Amino acid sequence: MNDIPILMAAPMPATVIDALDRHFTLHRLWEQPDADAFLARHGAAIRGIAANALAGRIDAGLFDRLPALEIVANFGVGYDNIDARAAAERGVMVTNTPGVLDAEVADLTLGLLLATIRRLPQADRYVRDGRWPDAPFPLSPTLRGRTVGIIGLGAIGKQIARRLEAFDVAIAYHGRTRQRDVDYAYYDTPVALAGACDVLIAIVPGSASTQHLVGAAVLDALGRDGIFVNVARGSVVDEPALIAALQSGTILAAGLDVYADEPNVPEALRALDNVVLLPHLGSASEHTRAAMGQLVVDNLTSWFSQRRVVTPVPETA
Ligand code: A2R
Repeated sequence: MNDIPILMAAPMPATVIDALDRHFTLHRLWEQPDADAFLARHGAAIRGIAANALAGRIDAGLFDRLPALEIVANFGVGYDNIDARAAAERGVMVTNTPGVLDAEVADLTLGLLLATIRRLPQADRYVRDGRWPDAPFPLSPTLRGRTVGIIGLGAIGKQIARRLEAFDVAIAYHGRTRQRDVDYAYYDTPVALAGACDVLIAIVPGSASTQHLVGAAVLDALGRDGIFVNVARGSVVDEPALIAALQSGTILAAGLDVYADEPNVPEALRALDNVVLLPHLGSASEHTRAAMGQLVVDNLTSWFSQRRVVTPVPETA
């Protein structure tokens, strides 16, 4: 396989780069002084792409420039950075990294939820600023007695729910379909779910169908004591509506790991005291990123040695 040209558009962990260097002829697009000129010159030979969210959108425009392309192996379970339907139409396989990150993202979600409710980053700043000797830190809201609603009870959503069970809270969910393997309360719209709970966690894929699934009406329904946690995609929430709801007290607080225009976080969000803001950390541990990287490598080597992949996305399965 060593002569097969693979394109990496944006840097990935060193272990992935090393492995792909060993198996293939790896082209690092970000190191090219002129990416367009590189694609014009070498695009016709490229047979695989190792992709991640930093690589920009991978769609028909790029596929047109890579006529020999057979596979796009994405580093991440969400693949809203790739037009998988356009890939399927051209017979290009797309893979992602499901499963290996579920527990990590679920752990992070519980951490973010507790940090938001108990105001842990604010308390940390309080100690660092030397304010403790003046007065105790103000009492916080609580997770006790809450009902937690999960929008998107898929692989990660179910891991979040399992962890929440240990916290003795009521659990409810919304998705397009009722899940047969759980007995949590089901609501057939996001507004109905938000009306029935006082914590709302979004963990759906980014897609046209989930665009602004959480908007002003959902936040209104969540209510004045409501906590919103987004570990899905920034596109899932109407960000200006969320900012307005946080400013006006329509909801109590939010814990956010994802944003509409990463890595840019609106100044209006950063100015608020009732938000906890993380820089898209969901799967970002060394352990889990290594497992995701291995799956990217396995998908590519398996495709070029056996015409089979480990984890195809549904559109190209
Ligand atoms: O709607 P269903 O029954 O297909 O349930 C899926 C739900 N979902 C939606 N819920 C409401 N409205 C929609 N338009 C919609 N589209 C999808 O999201 C399912 O319960 C869940 C996705 O589950 P999985 O496919 O197992 O994805 P996983 O691995 O849990 O990851 C979720 C997302 C990633 O795509 C990244 O964006 C993020 O979490 O890290």
